Amino acid sequence: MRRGFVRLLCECVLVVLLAVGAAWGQSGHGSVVGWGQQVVGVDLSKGCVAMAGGWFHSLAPKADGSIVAWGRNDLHQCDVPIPNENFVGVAAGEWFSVGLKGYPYGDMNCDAAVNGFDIDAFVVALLGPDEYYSQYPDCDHTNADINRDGVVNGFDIDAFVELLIGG
Ligand SMILES: [Ca+2]
Ligand SMILES: [Ca+2]
Repeated sequence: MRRGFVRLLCECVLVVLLAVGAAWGQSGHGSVVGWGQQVVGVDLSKGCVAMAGGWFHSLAPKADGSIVAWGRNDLHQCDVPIPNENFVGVAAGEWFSVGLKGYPYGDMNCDAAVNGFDIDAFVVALLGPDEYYSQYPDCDHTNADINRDGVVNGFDIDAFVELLIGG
């Protein structure tokens, strides 16, 4: 009886670990592996962070914020609008494609990257939205809400530092 319980417990732990591993694998950057008639003529070798498929076309947003599109294009569903940058999401339907533009949390200077160049802008964001928008009118003050509690304040500092160091 006890041996059966331990075995069941071990199996549950293994399932949880596999689920965590699968989720972890979904958050990285990688290449697209495709097959069939539509996988031709585009660079799918690296940097892809997600996929979307339409009827006869496909889309892959990349880590640099651009979108790679390929396949049927008779209604321009693969013609990504210029500038092809700052996309954070993508979807495809039968005859259309849609992309969500934005900047990642912590990208306080709107260059689509989160790094040391965002520190000054983050500090300005902590001073308040008026001061922030006077210096960064095309950016989003709420990107400083790193801990995602709905407020930009000092409680976001630790999360911002962790974001910068990759924690
Ligand atoms: Ca930035
Ligand atoms: Ca916050």
